[in-house]
Amino acid sequence: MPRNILVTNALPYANGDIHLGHLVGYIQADIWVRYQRMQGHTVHYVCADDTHGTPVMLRAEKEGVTPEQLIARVHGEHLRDFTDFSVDFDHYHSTHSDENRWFAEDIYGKLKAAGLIETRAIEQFYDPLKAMFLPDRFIKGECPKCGALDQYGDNCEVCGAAYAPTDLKNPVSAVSGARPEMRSSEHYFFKLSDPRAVDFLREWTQGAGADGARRLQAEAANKMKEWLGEPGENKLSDWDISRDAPYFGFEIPGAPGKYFYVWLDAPIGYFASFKHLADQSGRIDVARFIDGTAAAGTELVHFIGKDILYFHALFWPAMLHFAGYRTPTQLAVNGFLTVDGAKMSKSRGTFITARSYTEQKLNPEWLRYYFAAKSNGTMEDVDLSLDDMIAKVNSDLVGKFINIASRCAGFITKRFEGKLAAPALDALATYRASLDAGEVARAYEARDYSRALREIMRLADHANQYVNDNKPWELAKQAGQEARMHTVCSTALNQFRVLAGLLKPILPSVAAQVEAFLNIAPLQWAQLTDTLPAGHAIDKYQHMLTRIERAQIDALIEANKSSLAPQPEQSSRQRHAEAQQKDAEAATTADAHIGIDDFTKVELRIAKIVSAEHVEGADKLLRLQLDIGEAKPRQVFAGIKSAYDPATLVGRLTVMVANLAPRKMKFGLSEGMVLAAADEGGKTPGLFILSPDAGATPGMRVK
Ligand code: B3M
Ligand code: ZN
Repeated sequence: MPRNILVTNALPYANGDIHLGHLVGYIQADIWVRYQRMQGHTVHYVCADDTHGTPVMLRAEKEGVTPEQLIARVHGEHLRDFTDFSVDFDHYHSTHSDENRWFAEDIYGKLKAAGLIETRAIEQFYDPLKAMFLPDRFIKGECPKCGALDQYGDNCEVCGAAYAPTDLKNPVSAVSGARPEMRSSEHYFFKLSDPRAVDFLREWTQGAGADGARRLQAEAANKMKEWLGEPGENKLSDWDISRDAPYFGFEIPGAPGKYFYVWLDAPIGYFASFKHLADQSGRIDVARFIDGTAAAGTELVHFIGKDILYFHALFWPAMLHFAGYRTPTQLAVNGFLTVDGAKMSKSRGTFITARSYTEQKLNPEWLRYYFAAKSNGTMEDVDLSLDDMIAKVNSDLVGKFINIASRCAGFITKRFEGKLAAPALDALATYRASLDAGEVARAYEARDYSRALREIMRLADHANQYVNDNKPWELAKQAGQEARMHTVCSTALNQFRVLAGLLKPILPSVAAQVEAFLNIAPLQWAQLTDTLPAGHAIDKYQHMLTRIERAQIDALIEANKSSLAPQPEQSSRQRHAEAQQKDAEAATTADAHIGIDDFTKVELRIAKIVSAEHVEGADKLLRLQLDIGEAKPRQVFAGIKSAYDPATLVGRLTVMVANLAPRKMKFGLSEGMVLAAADEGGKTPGLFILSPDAGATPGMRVK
C-alpha cells in the first residue's frame, strides 16, 4: 500500500548559521524521505525559517535593518546550506507568512472557543531604558548558586545550576545594561493544566498511531511520563503564549499590543509551509494531511532535536487536538552532536558551520555518510569523531564501494566499447542471496541507518571478494581471458549497481553519478536486484568520490576557530533539555563583537578610595567612598569583602564605572561600580581590583 507522508524538520531559528549540529537531524530526515520515495511512497517534505521573537528583533536593530530584511537574508543563507548538503525540501517557507498568520489565528480562535485560553497578570523583568519586557536569556547577573559573574537568566554556564531570572543577583538587562525592574502585565495562557489536556496528553504520549506504531521513541515516552507525573498528579502548568510589544511576530486578534509567543506559531509553520507548497503545486489535498477528521490514512512525521521535545510532545499535539487538527503520527527525535566526544566549541574550532564546510571544499556526502553511520534511531547523542570519519569514509565508502567501479569500469570502456557482457549468473545469485534487503529496509524505516550500513558494507565486502578472487587486471594481461574478464567486470558492475541503490538515500549525489555512469533510470527499491543485460552500454567512468585528507579536516577546524578568546561553549542548553523551553529566545548577543560606540557608552574613571568599611549584615560587601573629582565622593557597594581588608584600600586609586544607573540597595544607594578581575572558571581564587599607573589622578576618563 503506498503511503502518504508529510515530513518536517524543525524550523531553524532565523538568527544564526546552520552548523553541523543542526545537520544531524536534517540529514536523518532527508535520508528517510529519500528512502520512502524509493519505496514508491508519496512524501511531502517541508521546512521553514522560524522568524519571530525578541532575538530576531534585536539583532535586526543592531544591524540597522528591519526584521523583514534580516529574515529574508537568513532565509537565503539557510536554504543554500540545506541545498548544499542535499537536504531537499519540497518547500522552504517562513513563519512570517500569510499562511502562518492564518493558521495561528485559526488555531488560537479554536482553542479559545474550547475554553482553553485564559488571561492573567504576571510579573516580569522590564528594561526601563529599552522600554521592553526582557526574556530570561536577556537578563544577566551573578549566579545565585556559585556567584559566577555575567550569567544568563535561566542557567549558569559555570556551575550548571538552573534557576529563574528573579533568582539572579545583581541582575542587569543584557540589552541596555539597565537594572531591570519588576512590572506586571496581562498574559494569555493555553490551559495545559486543564484535565482535558492532561488526560489527552497522557494517552497521546504513551499511545500508538492508527498503524500501531508508537508515536514516541521509548526514551521520549518515558520522559513524557516524568513530565506528566502519575495519573491523578498534575505537573503541567499553563503555557504562556503571549508577549508584549515591542515584539516581532503576529499580534493576537482582539488583543492590541499582545503578540503570539514565537513558540506558538513556530510549529504551525509546518502547516504554513505545506499549504504554500500545495497552493503552488495545485495537486495536493491539504485537508487530507492536516484535518482532524479527514486525515486518516496519511501520516505526519516530525524530525526534531531532543531539546525541543517538550514543545512537540506536549504543547503542539494539545494545540492541534483541541483545535480540531490531526496530531503527529510520529516524532523522530535525535540527540545532540558532539565532536571528538566533547560539546561543540567555538574556541576549539569544532563549532563547525555548514558554510565553512562547503567553503573548505569538503564533500557533503562524506558527512551524510558518517552521520548515517552514527545514527541509530534513538535520542542518543551523535559523536563526530574526526579520525573515525576519515577512516570510515576512506575505507568503507571509497575503499569498498567506489573501488568496485573504479577497478572494473575502465576495462569495459577500453576493451569492449563500453558494452557489458551477461553477468556470471551463479556469482550474482550468491551475491543476491547474501543480501537481506528486508533487513536494510527495516533499518531505514526505523531510522537505524547504522544498522542499514552494516548490512550494506557486508555486501560490499562480498562484492570486493568477488573482484579480488577473479582479478580482472590479471585476466587483462593473459591471452585468451578476454571473455572471462568481460564477464567478471560486468558481474562486478551489477553488484556495484545494487550497492548504489541501497546507499542512494544516504548518498544522493553519488547515486546520481552512478545512474549516469551506468546509464540507467533512477534506482528504485523494487528494482534493486534487476540485472544489467548483455550489450547494455555504460558511460565512461569518472571518479565519483575522493578520499578525505586529514589536512582538509585540520583546515576546517582552523577556519572555525573563533577569533575571540575562549568564550562560553555552545550555550549550556544542551545540558538542560527541560529548561530549554526558553531556547527560542536564546541569546543573540553572546558572541558578537561590540562596536567602539558600545564601548564608549561605558564611562570609566579613575577613582580614589577615600574610605572603605564593612557593611553591617552583608557578608560580601564593602562600602566605599570614591573620589572622582566631583563635589562629593560617590558611595559604591563592592562585593570584594572576601579579598580585601578595608584599611588597606584607603588612599588607593582604582577604576570605576561612573555612569551606571544608581541602584538602591538594602544598605543604601550604590552610585557606580568598581572593576575587579576574577577567574570565572574558579581555578585561581580571589578578586583583584585594578590600579592605574603612577601619575593618574581622580576623575580621569579611562578610554
Ligand atoms: N526554532 C529551534 C530553536 O530555535 C526552534 C525550532 C522550532 S520547530 C517548530 O532552538
Ligand atoms: Zn553558577
